[in-house]
Amino acid sequence: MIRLKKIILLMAIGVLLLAACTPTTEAGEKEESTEAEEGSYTYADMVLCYPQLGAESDWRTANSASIKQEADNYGIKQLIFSDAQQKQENQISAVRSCIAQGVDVIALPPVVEDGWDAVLTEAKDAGIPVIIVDRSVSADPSLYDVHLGSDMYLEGQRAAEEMNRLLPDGGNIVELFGTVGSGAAEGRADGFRDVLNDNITILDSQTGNFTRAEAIPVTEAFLKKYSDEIDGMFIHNDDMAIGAIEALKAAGYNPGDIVIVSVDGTRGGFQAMIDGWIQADVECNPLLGPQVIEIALALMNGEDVEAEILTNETVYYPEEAAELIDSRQY
Ligand code: GYE
Repeated sequence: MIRLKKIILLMAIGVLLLAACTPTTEAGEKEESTEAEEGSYTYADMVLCYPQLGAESDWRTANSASIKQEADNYGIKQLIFSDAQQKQENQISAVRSCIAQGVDVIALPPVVEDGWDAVLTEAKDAGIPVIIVDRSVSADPSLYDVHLGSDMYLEGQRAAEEMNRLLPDGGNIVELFGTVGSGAAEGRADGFRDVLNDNITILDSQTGNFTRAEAIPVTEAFLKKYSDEIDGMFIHNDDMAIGAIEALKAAGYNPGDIVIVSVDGTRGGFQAMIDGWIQADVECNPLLGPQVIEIALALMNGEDVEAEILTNETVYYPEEAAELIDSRQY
């Protein structure tokens, strides 16, 4: 009998101890223990959606390769990758399809800044975290979790510093603009104008949509319109610079006749520096795969992630191009 009483007493103590250890909210109610589940996802659980904006440049090719390669390296469950061919409506349908499939995270490199509110709201309502990758969006930051990418405004400022150095007595330049309305092009253009010396005049600015093919006729038109007046070109990416160089060559120009400041730091850009055509190449790093996947897992696990994560970048010059070109990964 005494033994039975002892057992009952021990059981009662056990129940009391258990109750004391169960987490309670501030109001004192018992909480459902979801925390252990939330914090325990691994890469093998992850279905990641990457609705790529296009395949317009070597930068983009390297960015896509980085995502695909790292999805493999990290051993994620599934990568849902698509190519919107630089059309926002294609990107929006790709995001919608990912929401319908109930992916874990959407990492979106937006082709332009505006027009994302509706679809981001849909993702939010579906409880799917969103990482804006590379270019920015104008939507309210409450509609996404993180922006990971380059500081495009800073890149533009760096480009202007180089142009100021290359044209110390001032001069006339033309600008080959990236995709109109994209965070990359608009940011670079603004930063450039804010730092460019007053004695340098931007004669004209036209879009080449970040592609080689479109940069050629635009450059031909610049040369026709302004002929000998042009001292320099600010070109928003290396692919357009390569297109422009083709047009300059065809028109009989020599390397250095018109100074060129470009952006990206691709292998093609490095070759153009070695050949004397580009005088400074502002780095923009596309190898975002590891960060995208690590941030995606943190979001799946409900961890706090910084709202704005910027890539660390520099400027490259012709003097170092030959030495560095073989080590370039894109
Ligand atoms: O500079 C260009 C590409 O958004 C940073 O897009 C990216 C830009 C990059 O097409 O080459």
